[in-house]
Amino acid sequence: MATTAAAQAVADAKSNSISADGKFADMQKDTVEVNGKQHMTTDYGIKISDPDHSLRVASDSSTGPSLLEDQIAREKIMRFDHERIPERVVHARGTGAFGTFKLFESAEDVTTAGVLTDTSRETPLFVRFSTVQGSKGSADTVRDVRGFAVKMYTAEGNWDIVGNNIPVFFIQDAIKFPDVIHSVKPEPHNEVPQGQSAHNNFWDFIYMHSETTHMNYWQMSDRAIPRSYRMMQGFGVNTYSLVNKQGKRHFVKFHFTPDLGVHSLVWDEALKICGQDPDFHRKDLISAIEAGQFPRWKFGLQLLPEEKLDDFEFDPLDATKVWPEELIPIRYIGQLELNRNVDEFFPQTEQAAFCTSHIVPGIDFSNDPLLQGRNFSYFDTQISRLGANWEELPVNRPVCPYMNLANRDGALRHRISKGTVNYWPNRFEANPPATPAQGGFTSYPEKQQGIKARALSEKFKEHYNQAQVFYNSLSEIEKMHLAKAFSFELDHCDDPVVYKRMSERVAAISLDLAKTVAKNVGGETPTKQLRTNKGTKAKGLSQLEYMPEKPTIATRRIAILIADGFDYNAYNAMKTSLEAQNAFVFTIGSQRQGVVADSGQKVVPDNFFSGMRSTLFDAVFVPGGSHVENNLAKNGVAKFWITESFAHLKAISGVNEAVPFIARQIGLDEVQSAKSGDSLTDSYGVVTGYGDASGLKVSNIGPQAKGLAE
Ligand code: HDD
Repeated sequence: MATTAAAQAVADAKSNSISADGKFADMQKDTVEVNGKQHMTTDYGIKISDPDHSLRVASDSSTGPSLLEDQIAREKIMRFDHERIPERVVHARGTGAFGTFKLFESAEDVTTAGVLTDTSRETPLFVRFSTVQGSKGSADTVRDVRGFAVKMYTAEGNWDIVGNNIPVFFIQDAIKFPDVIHSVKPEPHNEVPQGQSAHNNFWDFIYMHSETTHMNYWQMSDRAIPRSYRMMQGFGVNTYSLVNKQGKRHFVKFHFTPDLGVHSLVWDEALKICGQDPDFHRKDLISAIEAGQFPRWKFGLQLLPEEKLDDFEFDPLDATKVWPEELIPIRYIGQLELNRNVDEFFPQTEQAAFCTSHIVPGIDFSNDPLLQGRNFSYFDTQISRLGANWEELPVNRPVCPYMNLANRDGALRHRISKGTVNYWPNRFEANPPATPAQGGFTSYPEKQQGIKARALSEKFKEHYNQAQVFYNSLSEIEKMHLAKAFSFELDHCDDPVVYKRMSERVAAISLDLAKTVAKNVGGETPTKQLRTNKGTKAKGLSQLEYMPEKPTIATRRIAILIADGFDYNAYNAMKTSLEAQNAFVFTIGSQRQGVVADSGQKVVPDNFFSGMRSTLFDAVFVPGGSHVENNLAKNGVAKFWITESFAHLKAISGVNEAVPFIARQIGLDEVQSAKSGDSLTDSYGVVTGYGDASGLKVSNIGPQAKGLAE
């Protein structure tokens, strides 16, 4: 069959489409095994005989001066002195992993991009999750937006989707970015607070810019305290374009929806985990991948034919607005899977660099004013962080063949371009440009009209409708959490102008919410809603915490509390049952030297009671046995473990002697019990109990705790 030029381009792409392993193999080229047999050397290759002593004048009885000629000690100390590079000016705290993108359904009706049309491919990728406001060493579980940056090493070049876990953004025009980030980062006079939006400047900025309202409500919702990077959505946020073979353009928004569903911490948990385990999300991602429990997201497109751009009350190019799913449904066509941890954090995660301007043929930009500015910023910032040749670093390098004549030299250049010309055209016709039929990138020939002005189109001026729809879409518990979030944040503002004005502003969305917040933070209690409440709910927005089709306890962290005299059978039966479902089970004992069961078996716990906290687990199980009254019931940490789990809506299970102990800790006389053989699953999909032939009594209290949490 005569291949058309486009088909040829796809065939070419397929022929050089690099498998995920291909990318890793390429990256491994630069890897040295730390535990290998190779002797230690200096950076210039000589083997080191003694890395622990500087060269000096010395004798048995005296120690003289160290010698300047000691090139080994000098190199080691110099390298240490220059280890730090500038952290990211925003999104400094993050964690990355490698994986693959698999396309299930071709989108050739809307694009020519090989990564979105060739279902035979598996495209290697790298994802970095991040917070926004904190420094590189700040804690993971702060209240914050989460970055969701995807770098796809496609056969036609790298495609970066630099998104967040919230579908909108604070501002409409990129020129405001330095302001919004300055307002949320530590204040200039005292460098306080670290990684928190709860301070005067941020809320002053929010009040001054009503365009931030929609994003601000998402940020005050449970979405901003995710349970795990693996349990949060990813959104490209900005409007891009897709262009098909006929040159037809669709505007597009990109979506990543997690197989595990969307789950959040409760605020009291998030606060505590910041101190108990600042790396909670980072370890959660690494251990899930290590255990082979690869997190997956469905990849979807929202598509808007170009001619429908003006069909909405909002402007689809406005990044502070969502495209409601009921108006523009999401078409899921692929899957992103993370299946490989980095080998070394600095070269692969710290040096990873993303650009919103990195798109491949078949994809194009839009006039989204936020995207337009982002396209400048990312490319610019990498140079100050990593230098001009940052795209040569293994984690940033494309997997497809790449070279050009003009981009040469610059610090740390290490690619070698052999040849005598570095310009085009040249007498050898070396490295010619590619025609579109040969895969050359061309921009969509969009007609433009208008005058030069610092302005936005009329529809950008509406700032509240979608914030109200979002708020109306929340459940009662989610609204309660949001009210507590606003109250916590504004309570940390000590300038009355800030919290009084913000209390009033909240009445633009909900009078009830505004009254609660004003009372808590010291604002004037508003008496009227500042605008009509349209009362609409939106699909997709109403599920801040939504369950996937098949709830699972896989990778959920479940603690089993034991002390001397525990019922080994119950312990072992539950542990086996949970591990069979790929839950991560941790035995928490009275001491880690070992705990002896009633029947004599000795178990060495993973941790001892005071080494861990209930906040680091999703559920807790207490086996029966004499350990309950003889130890747990007398142990404040063990008792608080139950009380705190209950306050945090956790699933709590116990059998036999444990049941009255649990009931006492949470002040419930009656606990739900199961018949033998039952397997209880609460709404979180966590097995909260098991029955067996011995008729063990099982309590399932988790769901009843709903709504009592802080
Ligand atoms: Fe940004 C980093 C996401 C608006 C300028 N941004 C950065 C990262 C993410 C986002 C996930 C971390 C990438 C990584 O892991 O290395 N940013 C967003 C989203 C935005 C957004 C979803 C709104 C739709 N960003 C935004 C604007 C500007 C920037 C409007 C500038 C005009 N962003 C940057 C940056 C960063 C960055 C300063 C800092 C580190 C970096 O680029 O590599 O260029």
